[in-house]
Amino acid sequence: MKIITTHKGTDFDGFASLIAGTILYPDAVPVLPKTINPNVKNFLALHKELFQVKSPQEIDFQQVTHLIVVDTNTWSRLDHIEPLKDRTDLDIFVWDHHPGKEDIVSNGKCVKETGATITLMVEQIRKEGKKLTQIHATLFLAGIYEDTGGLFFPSTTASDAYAAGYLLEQNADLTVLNSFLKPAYNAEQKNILFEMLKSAERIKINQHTISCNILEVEGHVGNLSIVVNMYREIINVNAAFGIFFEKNRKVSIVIGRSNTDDLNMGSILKGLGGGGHPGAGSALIKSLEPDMVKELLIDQIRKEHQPSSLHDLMSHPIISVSSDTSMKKVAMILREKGFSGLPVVDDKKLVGIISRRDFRKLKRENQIDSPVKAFMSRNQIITISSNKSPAEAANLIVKHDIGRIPVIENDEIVGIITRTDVMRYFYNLVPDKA
Ligand SMILES: [Mn+2]
Repeated sequence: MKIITTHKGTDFDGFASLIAGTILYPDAVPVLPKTINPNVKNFLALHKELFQVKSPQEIDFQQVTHLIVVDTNTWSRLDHIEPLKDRTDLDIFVWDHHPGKEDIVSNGKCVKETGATITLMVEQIRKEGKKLTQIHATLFLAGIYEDTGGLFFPSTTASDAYAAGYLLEQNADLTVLNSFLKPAYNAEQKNILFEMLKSAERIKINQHTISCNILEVEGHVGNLSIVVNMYREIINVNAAFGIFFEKNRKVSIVIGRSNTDDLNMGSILKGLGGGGHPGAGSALIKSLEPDMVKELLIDQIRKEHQPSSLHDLMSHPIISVSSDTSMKKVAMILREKGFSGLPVVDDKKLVGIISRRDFRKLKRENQIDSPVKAFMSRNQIITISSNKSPAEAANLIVKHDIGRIPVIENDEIVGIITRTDVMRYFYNLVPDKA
């Protein structure tokens, strides 16, 4: 017997690849893991009869001679396939799009770096001239769109787009696809949202309105971040926190969402042992009553609420030159530091900027000994005041395409904010998994 299987927590790419396997291997039995993601679950709720899949429990592993693994290449991600792991007589074929991570030793494989596994299988189906129904085309396109974020993720390859084009030619239905690719928001999440709305309260911390809501939940609930985000939008606060307390495990999951850079969820929740981005963060807190968690959280917000000013972020002391420094010396410093430009500072006042570009103004060789003031630019120097936010610095960097902005305080230059500093602010707070 031939079986095809895919990874636990099956997503659309996994499920689509499993079904594509039944087209490429008509005599193989598709084995679907017990745990599947909510989007696929919804899809199956409607389309179940169309796909004759089996659960691992229904398989007599003694009878299995061929194993086809799709959308993963590690044993640990397969569901109840252990009886096959040590079989040396088994014929294994792997279809996957994450080369380099495999621990399944196979007799054959098609593992290439594409946005989705289904892309590779669609290519093969085309090559073999096999026909697709509209439902197949729709499901396969869902696999590509989900894994590539609608061809948007950087992992997307041209092959994914070609496969998507082919599936659209085969009448993949974008309306159906849309309704199943929406983030899972079902009755469970809806109930939680209603409960939160019933007890919604707002607190004011300086200029911001914030809501912290404690809710008891039973067991694991998925997609709570969507709920918190909807909650924040509905009650219209700058930041919303859900403290979801699981009584029997005595753990609280804290999820925060904000719409302002001034309330950085990542750093607020980092203070509680979690992490995240400026707009979204989470933390898991054990053995604390939820009221206590709320108190800690509010403390942390008060501590953190001040927008990070550029003061904490900028580089200083600054490397600068005075206006009578020779161009030769400037060239040396630029080369040594790998900078593209330097502020020119006299008596702590920024008087100009000298950049590599300005060296084109040198007409004669001996001008290299002339002072920098003859060549620096004095006009339209972009600076930023030290009380501005990192987001404002980022805007300037993008708008003017410059790597370094002098930071000014009381008319004096106090530091330099670089592209790297800003990037560090935005990305350093991101833990492995929020
Ligand atoms: Mn995949």
